[in-house]
Amino acid sequence: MFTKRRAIGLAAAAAAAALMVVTAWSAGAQEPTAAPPAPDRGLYTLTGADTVQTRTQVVNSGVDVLGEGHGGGPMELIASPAQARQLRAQGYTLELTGDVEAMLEKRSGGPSTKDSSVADFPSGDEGYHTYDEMVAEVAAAATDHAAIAQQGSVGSSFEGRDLPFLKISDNVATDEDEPEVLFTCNMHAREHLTTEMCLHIVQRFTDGYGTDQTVTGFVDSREIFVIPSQNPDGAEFDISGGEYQGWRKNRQPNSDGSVGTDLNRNFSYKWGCCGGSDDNPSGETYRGESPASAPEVAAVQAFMDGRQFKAHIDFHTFSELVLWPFGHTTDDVTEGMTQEEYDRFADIGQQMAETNGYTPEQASDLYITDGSIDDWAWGTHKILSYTFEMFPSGGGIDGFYPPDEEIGPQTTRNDAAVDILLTNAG
Ligand code: LU0
Ligand code: CA
Ligand code: CA
Ligand code: CA
Ligand code: ZN
Repeated sequence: MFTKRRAIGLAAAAAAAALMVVTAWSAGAQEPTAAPPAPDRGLYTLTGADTVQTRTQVVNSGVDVLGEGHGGGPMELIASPAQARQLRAQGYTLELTGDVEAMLEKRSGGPSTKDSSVADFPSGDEGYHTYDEMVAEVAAAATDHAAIAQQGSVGSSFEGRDLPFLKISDNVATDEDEPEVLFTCNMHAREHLTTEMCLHIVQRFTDGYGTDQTVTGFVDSREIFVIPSQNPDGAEFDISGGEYQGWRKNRQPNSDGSVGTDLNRNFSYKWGCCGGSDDNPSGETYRGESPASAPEVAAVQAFMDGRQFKAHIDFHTFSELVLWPFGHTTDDVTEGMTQEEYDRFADIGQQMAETNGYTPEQASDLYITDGSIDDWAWGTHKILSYTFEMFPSGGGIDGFYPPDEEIGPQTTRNDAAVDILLTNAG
C-alpha cells in the first residue's frame, strides 16, 4: 500500500495529490485537507547532511543545491515533490520554505510585460550584460586598446554562439615568453555576476594601462586571457521570457528528453570517477554522456590544451568561497598532488581570501565533485587553478540574482585577489 502510493507519487506528484483528495471525498472518511500540494519546484531547507558523503549524496540526487552552506550547516535546495519525498525517505529532514516559480517571478518584477521572445534582463537589472552586450564589450576593448588587447574565439556553444576571449598584454599580437594567466566566467547559466567579473577584469586591465602602475606592470609582464561566458546558451535561456529561469546547465538536449549537461562535471580529468556527479540526465549535476561531450567544455579544454597557462580562476556564484583542487577526493595528498603542491594551493588561496573576505577551503570540503574545471586544469596541466564562489554568502534562489547595483562593489572586491594570482603566476 505504502509502496504503491509512493510509486504513484514519484511518477506524477500532482496527479497523485489530486487522486488522494478524490479518494478522501468518495470514502467520506474526512474532509479533504486544505494543505496545497508542494510546488513543482519547492525551495527547501535540508538538515541531516553533516558529512561530505551525505552532502555529496544530496547534491547528486537530482535536486538543485543552492550555494554551499558553510561548515556543514543546513543546505538550501530546489526539489520536486517526488525528490523531496525521496530525500525524506533517506532520513533527511526537509522544510518547505517557498515556491521557486513565485520567487523568480517576484525577483523579476512580477508577471513579465516584456516581449518574451527577447532575452533581456528584467527591468532594474539592465546593468548586467546580455550575450550581445558582452560580445560588444569585448570587441570594443580590442578596438579601443588595439596595442594591448586582441580578441579571439575559443569555439562555439551547442546552439552555435561564439565563445569570445580577450588577450591582454603588451605586444599583444606576439606570443611572448611571459606567464599566461586565464580567467573564466559564467560556466553556470544563472551565475550572471561572474560575467560581470570577467568584464570588470577586461575593463580594469585595458582602461588602467598606462595610468595604474599595478595594472601596467601586469599587462607588461603577463599574458592575461579572459573568457567572459562559457555557457552563453544557458545564460540567454536564463533571462528569456522576461523572467529569471533559475537555469544552471547548458542547453544540449539529452537522450531522455531532458535538457542540459552540468559543464562543471563534464571536464575530462577523472570524469565520473568518484560519485561527484549525476549520471541521470535530468539531474542538475548531470555529467554528460562522455568526457567533454558538451561543446563548450570541449572548446575550453582545447583552448587550454593549446596554451601554457600557469594560473587560473573560474568564477562562480554564490557563497563567498575560495576553493582549490582536488574536488574528486577529500584527501589533500593523492595522485597528482604532493603535500608541497597542496600547501602552495592553500597558502595562495588563503592570501587571496584575506583580501576579499571569502572563506578559503579545498573544494571537497563542501561535497565531492568530479569532472570540474579546476581538477582538470591542475590534474592534466598543473595549472594553479582556483574556483571563486562570489557574492552573496547565502540567500536561496535570489542569491543568483543580486541587484545590478552590486556589480561594481562585488567585482572590485576581487581586484587584490586577482593581483595575487597574477603575481604567483610568475
Ligand atoms: O560546480 C559546483 O557545484 C560549484 C562548486 C564546486 C566548484 C566545488 N558550486 S556552484 O555550482 O554553486 N557554483
Ligand atoms: Ca537596479
Ligand atoms: Ca606581452
Ligand atoms: Ca606566451
Ligand atoms: Zn557555479
